[in-house]
Amino acid sequence: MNSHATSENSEAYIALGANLGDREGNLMEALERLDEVPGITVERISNMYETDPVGYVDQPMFLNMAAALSTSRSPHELLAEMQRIEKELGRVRHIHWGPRTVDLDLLWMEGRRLDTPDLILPHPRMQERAFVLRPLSDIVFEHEPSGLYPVVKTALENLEGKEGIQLWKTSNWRSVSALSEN
Ligand code: PH2
Ligand code: MG
Ligand code: MG
Repeated sequence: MNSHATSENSEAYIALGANLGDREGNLMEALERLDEVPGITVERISNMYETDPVGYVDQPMFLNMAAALSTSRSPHELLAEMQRIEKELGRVRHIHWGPRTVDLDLLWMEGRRLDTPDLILPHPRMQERAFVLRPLSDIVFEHEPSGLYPVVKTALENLEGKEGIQLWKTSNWRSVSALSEN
């Protein structure tokens, strides 16, 4: 948990969602496992929100949150670690946009634009999704050079009133990792 990123590290933002099983436990376990990967540090986490399902609506409510990472890994290496953790936590893909124990989406990486078959950066649908933007707005700050702040702020203003989002739990990564070290 060294929070001082070296110059080789990039800041990355991810979205997390869960609507099966122990939703809160699944989200926190995914973050713990990401933080354990060499070259990946969880720097900040958002509050947790309970959200109406979007897209495929006949499924349980989601818990959603977002996290800021610092990483020396490439976007595809980071994505591979995220997919490994999704699998370890029991994710089985049945229905497109359907229920999941944990979904980890890479949203943004400092200075990166990518358009590959398995990864597009910035995430092409993040600006339409209040369940991504609301949590993100907890952890992106105006003074940061990432350029993400104005994107999130503008997109969120455009979605005002059609959110379907309730604050579920306030969270703080430091208190979480302090607990897990005991
Ligand atoms: N994820 C989806 C589809 N629909 N709805 C909510 N509320 N939260 C999600 O994380 C979500 C969704 C596809 O990944
Ligand atoms: Mg998703
Ligand atoms: Mg996904």
